[in-house]
Amino acid sequence: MLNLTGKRAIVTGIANNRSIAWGIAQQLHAAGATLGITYLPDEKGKMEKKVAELVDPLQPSLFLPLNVQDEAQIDSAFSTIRDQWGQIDILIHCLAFANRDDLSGDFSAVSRDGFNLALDVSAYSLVQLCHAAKPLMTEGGAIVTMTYLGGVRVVPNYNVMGVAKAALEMNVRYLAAELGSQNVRVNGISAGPIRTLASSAVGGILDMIHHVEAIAPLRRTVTQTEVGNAAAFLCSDLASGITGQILYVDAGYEIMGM
Ligand code: 0WE
Repeated sequence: MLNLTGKRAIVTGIANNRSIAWGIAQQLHAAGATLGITYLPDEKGKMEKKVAELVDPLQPSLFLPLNVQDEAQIDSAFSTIRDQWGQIDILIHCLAFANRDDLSGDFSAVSRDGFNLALDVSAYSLVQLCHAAKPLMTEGGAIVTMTYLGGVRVVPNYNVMGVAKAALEMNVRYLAAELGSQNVRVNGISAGPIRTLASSAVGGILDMIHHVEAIAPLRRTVTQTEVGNAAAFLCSDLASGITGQILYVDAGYEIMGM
């Protein structure tokens, strides 16, 4: 059975109760993992308070600010993790950002800054976190990131995020090749569209969800819990032979050609 008892898991990307990262944190907790939760700090401390209240029932043993655009915060988060835990078994990367204006209209209109921002936060951050986690994954481990079909095929308006997800998926393969020798597995989950804080800010997300409900083999979208269960599987010994893969958790939508 799926058992993560005694495993220490860092979960990034929780913003609210609709976050995919929240679904993953709950399933890792249900499987017995000890959690370290990171949040994106803001000036007023609103996010810290919100995420702290949300995750309280999971009794995280670490709760740390982490903005991946700030090297000092990465250093400080991982030095706290090293001091408190000594070791990490699981790392969940659930981070992405592009300017809202770059998620509609002409892809060719994306600015250099907008392009760099999307790739920095959404793709480079996985490399950064793996580099920081590598010396702490001394007894093997599992790293899971979140991707989307728009990284392999054109999805209207996904635009620069599609390029960022393509880079992220290739990061998964290069990181898997590097970290495999220390028995660290790196995989991605390609989730179908879900209503979250990020996706709800995107025009037409409801139409996309209705399209998936009409076309996907399972005739529905997926839930954060289903993504969380797939992540828990990939992090468990049940997936001990799986690395460098992108697992579609999309109600089958990706197989359809028409
Ligand atoms: O990866 C994502 C969301 C990524 C995202 C969303 C936002 C909205 C608000 C990144 N940055 C921002 N920045 C903001 O200011 N998804 C897979 C969800 C998503 O986003 C889309 C989608 C889907 C699906 C954007 C356009 C078209 C489809």
